[in-house]
Amino acid sequence: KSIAIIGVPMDLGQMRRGVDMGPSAIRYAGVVERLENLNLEIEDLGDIEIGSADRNANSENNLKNLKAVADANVLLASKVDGVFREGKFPLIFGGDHSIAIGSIAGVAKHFNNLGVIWYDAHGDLNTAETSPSGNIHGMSLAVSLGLGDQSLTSIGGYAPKIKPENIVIIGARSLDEGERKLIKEKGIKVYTMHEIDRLGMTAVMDEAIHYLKERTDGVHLSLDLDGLDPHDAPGVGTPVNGGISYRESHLAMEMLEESKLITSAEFVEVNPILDERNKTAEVAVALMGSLFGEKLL
Ligand code: DIR
Ligand code: MN
Ligand code: MN
Ligand code: MN
Repeated sequence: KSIAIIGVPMDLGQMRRGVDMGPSAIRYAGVVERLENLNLEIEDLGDIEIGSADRNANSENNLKNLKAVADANVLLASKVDGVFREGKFPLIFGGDHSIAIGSIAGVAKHFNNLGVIWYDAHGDLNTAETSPSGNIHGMSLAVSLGLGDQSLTSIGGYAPKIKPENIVIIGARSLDEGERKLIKEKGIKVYTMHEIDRLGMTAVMDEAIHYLKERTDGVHLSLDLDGLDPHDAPGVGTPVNGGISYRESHLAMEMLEESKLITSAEFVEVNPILDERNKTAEVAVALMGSLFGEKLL
């Protein structure tokens, strides 16, 4: 397997500064060496160029920094598309979670039925109408379903990118009212922390893997580090207590590796300014190790 890394130093999808340094922090935590040790061929394509935006400007229609976020995702989508055309596995580093718009736009056209695993404390299923914050990182999954501003949903030249029944959300514990409504309306499969506590991560991942195997021909893993508990991943902009543990997350990655289901992946919301000695980037890299086949024995 040949992996192409793309960094997306984007912080305009939310309000806290520092998450644009996520790709550097992940590289500094030794991701290339770690994956090369697994006998994988790694090519680091560097970072995508992110335009600037006046953060103090009044947002148009409750969509903060819309133009700059859209432009960055157009660029990312074409980059990811190019990686796929070369037969390589796209591995994307954020940056805030608004970059999933471009990742999924670049990937989904290569499948009839792309599945998505959304590993996150949040649903990211808001639209401008339901968002309490106007932050586009809380809207990226909705955009991929074709819901939201046209300048975002049209990226890549087609919409929607994914079907609601091809999504599995894992780790949710903070959902806004509009998001809950959408989940029910569309029948999106969600494993909240309640199900993870009750069934255990093994059963949750077994179910999720079987569910996606039946109906998809490829699966994008979109892993927001705030899906993990803030004790294990403190360097995130919107931490929520009571999250998935470090061990459970490793188990999840190992089960995904065994399933051979994942065809592209992104690790987002690593914010080194809010972190403790790069702990969160190190967690991200360790999880990538498991996702790509690291084994003790
Ligand atoms: C909240 C927070 N639901 C919003 N979302 C976050 O602003 O839409 N997503 N933090 O990762
Ligand atoms: Mn998210
Ligand atoms: Mn989140
Ligand atoms: Mn492991």
